[in-house]
Amino acid sequence: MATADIGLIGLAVMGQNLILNMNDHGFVVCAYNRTQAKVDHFLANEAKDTQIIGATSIEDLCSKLKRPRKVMMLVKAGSAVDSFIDQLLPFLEQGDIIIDGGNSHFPDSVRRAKTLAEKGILFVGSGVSGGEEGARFGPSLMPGGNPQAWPFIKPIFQAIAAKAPDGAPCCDWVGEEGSGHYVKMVHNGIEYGDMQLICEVYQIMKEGLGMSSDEMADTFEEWNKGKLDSFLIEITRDILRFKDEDGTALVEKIRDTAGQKGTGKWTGIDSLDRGIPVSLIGEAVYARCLSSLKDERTRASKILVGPTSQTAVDKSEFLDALGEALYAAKIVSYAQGFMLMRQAASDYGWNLNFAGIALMWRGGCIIRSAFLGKIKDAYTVNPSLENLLFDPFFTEATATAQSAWRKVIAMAVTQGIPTPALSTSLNFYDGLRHEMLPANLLQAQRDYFGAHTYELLSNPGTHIHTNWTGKGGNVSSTNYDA
Ligand code: 2AM
Repeated sequence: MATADIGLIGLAVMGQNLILNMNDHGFVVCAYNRTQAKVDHFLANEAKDTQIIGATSIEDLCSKLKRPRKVMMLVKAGSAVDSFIDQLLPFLEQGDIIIDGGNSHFPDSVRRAKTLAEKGILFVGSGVSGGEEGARFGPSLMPGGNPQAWPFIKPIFQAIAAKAPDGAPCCDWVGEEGSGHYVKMVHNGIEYGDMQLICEVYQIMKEGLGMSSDEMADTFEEWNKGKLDSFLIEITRDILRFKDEDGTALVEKIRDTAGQKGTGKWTGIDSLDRGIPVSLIGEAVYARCLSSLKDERTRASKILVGPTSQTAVDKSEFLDALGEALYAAKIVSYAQGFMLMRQAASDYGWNLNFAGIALMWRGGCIIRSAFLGKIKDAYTVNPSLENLLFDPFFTEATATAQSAWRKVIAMAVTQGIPTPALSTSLNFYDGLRHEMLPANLLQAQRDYFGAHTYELLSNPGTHIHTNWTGKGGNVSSTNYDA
């Protein structure tokens, strides 16, 4: 009998927790897993005394779902998703919905959305963020795909999603095809950026200002009460306060080599493919790469020379400046992330819901922060905002922060403290606000050695070649790109 509101395939922790979350909100879920024993175990334990039911096969699962059927998968990204789609198809009808809530790479979701649309099946690829805890008590959900699916899944998705402090669900429709997984990828890239910025600020506090872990924790605690209020600032405060058994800060004993699973790297690669300067995420990925060259750095630390003199700074004044610099850099990072999503929307013909995206990240996920409320406001007022930095609030915020931002980076550079993400944020800001960049010289160089041609400021669109040396021919290059 068709009694379940939704079917869920994949009973690893994320899948189980999402099922329990849906059950808490009154939805009947039918659970299925490749390894049947996990279904039996789940029903007899975690799902005991709930409305949750189980299925013994894909056919059994589909027979238990109300129409249009909604089947959500939380299985390993890649071939397992395609395999389940193939297994489901014989038992689905036109208008049924398949949701992939796993960590799929977005081009796969673009492909699946297209193929399934041809068969009359509505595909949704949803970013799910917030880890196991989020899945159980309120994740950030980023669903994109066939828009016809949204009205049917909206009640379930918005019920189980995290809620922003004003009560709004951290889930809205993202856009078409693979846009849900795309936005999740950018979210992860931004997470890399936010974390790296905080780490650079920590190094400045420790090395540049000689602060103790407790003093640093106090500063993060203060910052968390103002415009920097966010999950990452909050956990940084707690980490800095955490003492090992010997009473000293545990964080100082941790080997300084960062791992990565690759989603930040995907954002960086995608930005290069699209020609959008998402430099802060790029630097955040490279910073992890440099950190993992621990042995080489250890050797370099004994060979390469840094500055010897120290600049004297007023600590409390400088800490205020540091907070401003962090805030400005974060604005630039989000501006870059939204530039990238805007370009992807244009490349794929997606109607991305930018205000909704900011709202979805407002709670439930690692990058949740008060600041995202301001981004939501900016895109609500102007959904086709060209650049986040053009919104009056952010124009003003960067203008106010800029002298402090410059002071902090100048101090770090003078003292030899690495600040790749903080520095690139200011470089980007200065680059963006220059009507004239030195690419005129670059074009001349390219034309000089490769006859690549250039345009004149006074006549864009017309390509000219100059014989710079008086030697060689006047032929321009069409097949060599430098
Ligand atoms: P399993 O319990 O049968 O291993 C996370 O690994 C989830 O993805 C689990 O539910 C797991 O099922 C499922 N999974 C991983 N690889 C799979 C595959 N190739 N085919 C089907 N399910 C798979």
